Amino acid sequence: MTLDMRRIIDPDTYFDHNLPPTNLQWAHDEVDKFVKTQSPDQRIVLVTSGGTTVPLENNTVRFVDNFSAGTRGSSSAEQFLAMGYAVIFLYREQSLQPFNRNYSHNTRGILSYLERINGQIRVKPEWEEKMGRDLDSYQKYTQEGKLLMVNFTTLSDYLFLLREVSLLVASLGPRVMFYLAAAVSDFFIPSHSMSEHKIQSASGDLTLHMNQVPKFLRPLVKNWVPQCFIVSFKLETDPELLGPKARHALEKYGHQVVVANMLNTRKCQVWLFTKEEAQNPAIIQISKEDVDAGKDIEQDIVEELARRHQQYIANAQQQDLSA
Ligand code: 9Z3
Repeated sequence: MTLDMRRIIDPDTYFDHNLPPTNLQWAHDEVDKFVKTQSPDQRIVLVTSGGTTVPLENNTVRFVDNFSAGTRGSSSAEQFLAMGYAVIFLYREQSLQPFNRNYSHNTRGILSYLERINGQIRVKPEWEEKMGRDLDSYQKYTQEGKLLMVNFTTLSDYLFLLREVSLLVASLGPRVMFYLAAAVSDFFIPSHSMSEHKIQSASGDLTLHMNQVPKFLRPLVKNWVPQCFIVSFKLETDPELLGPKARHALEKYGHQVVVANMLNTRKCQVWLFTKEEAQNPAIIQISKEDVDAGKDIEQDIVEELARRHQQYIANAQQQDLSA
């Protein structure tokens, strides 16, 4: 497989040349309703979570995917809810979901939590307390209208939905946080360049030409939601690149925070880069023992970001008063 990255596609024209997801109108209506039912000072966060697929054929049989399970996003969504946020959870279908995440995608299937006693199916006693807590939280937040889940699969679905949600929440300004933890593909094949039908193996080896995905953080920060508090994530595997790439993203897009993490240590350590702390980022870390004991680093990440978000809202209010 060879990658050709020469042709850069403009983010503004991307949407004219690629097909929207089938749930776009549904998502528009649900997000609109969700936002309108929140009180005027309710803090809202859009959490993006999981990986994106990049189809190789329009009638898709094959696609390129990535490793992301959605742990960061789903765990963070739980923490944001606990801190009083209303959460729009934009997640990759079949990736981890808040509260449900403990009973899916692990080595134990849902049936291993259950037993049948005198004909009745029930949760095994050793799981009752934890499952009860997760069930109560899940029902409480969904019934109170504090958690809305919107799903995507492909890169294109994700981009359309991200823009749609952005435009719907833009007018709420500083009290909205964007927490962009989804692992978004850097390369894709535009639909007009894709094979219509299943690529045939009879033609021998496969060479793919993939275009660079337009940098959507630019229009997001500059045009779609210029007043919101935006947190992007930077993932690397080479430690030499992480700091420079995080600083570069901050300079290029001018948003509030870049959370930088390494693939292999992402559950124990992240760095928060801001304009003021570009050379000396704050470190959030927990020990391997804490992770093994079930602590999530997202608790500390979200607490710190919520604190900074509060400050951002206060500063914006101050500026409004003095204007
Ligand atoms: C992240 O860095 C997330 O923390 C992880 C979480 C994807 C590592 P898991 O889902 O993993 O818990 O398994 N997201 C990276 C987001 C991303 O793709 N950022 C782009 C980049 O690094 C820029 S927006 O270039």
